Amino acid sequence: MGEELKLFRTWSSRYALRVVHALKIKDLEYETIFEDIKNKSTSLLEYNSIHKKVPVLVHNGKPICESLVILEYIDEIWKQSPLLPQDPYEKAMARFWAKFGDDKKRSRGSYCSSSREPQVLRRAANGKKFFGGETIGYLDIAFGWVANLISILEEIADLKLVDAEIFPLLSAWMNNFSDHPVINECWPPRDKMVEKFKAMREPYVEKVA
Ligand SMILES: N[C@@H](CCC(=O)N[C@@H](CS)C(=O)NCC(=O)O)C(=O)O
Repeated sequence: MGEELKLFRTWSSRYALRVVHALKIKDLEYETIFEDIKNKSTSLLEYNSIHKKVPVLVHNGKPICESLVILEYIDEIWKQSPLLPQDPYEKAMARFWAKFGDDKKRSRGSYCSSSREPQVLRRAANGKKFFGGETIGYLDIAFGWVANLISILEEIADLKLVDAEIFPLLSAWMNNFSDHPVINECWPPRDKMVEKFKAMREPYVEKVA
């Protein structure tokens, strides 16, 4: 029997993007259902009745929610191009940093407002091409959206947020990840992202002016 794989996402969701990247790295075919967050489909509400959020991956009719949980599920079912390290300690560390990143995001409101996050990324990457070594893995995917968002914010603010001279390791990782051919083709449309973040910034700019 053929596999049925559906991804409920929005065009811009950073969490859904993790799943898009993982499916792409595993070279899996799937159907995409684009949701409107202001008018969620009944399928989404049923599949993720607890949080009512994207992403949801539906595998042969069974829904899996929460992006990091989905990444682990994908990695367990499809063994090609492994995402999580095999070593139990390394695996625990990857899960720790991914959770740390998501917890910070929730507690701070804005990821990039904290000067500690780049330090965290820098320590986790530790000079390797990717967090896990030579190939893209779970932690790269978990943090990957940061690479895209930072460059968009830099464009909007006309400001260098991650200077290669100050953050050489982080900057190298961001480039390695963003420019990877498999990852590169999955980013949300840049002009739409710029437009979205400019609109989000507008009320604050007006207040300051
Ligand atoms: N912890 C969740 C977060 C998912 C999430 O926040 N999704 C947002 C889009 S980026 C969403 O669906 N929001 C809809 C809502 O809050 O009603 C995950 O990792 O999947």
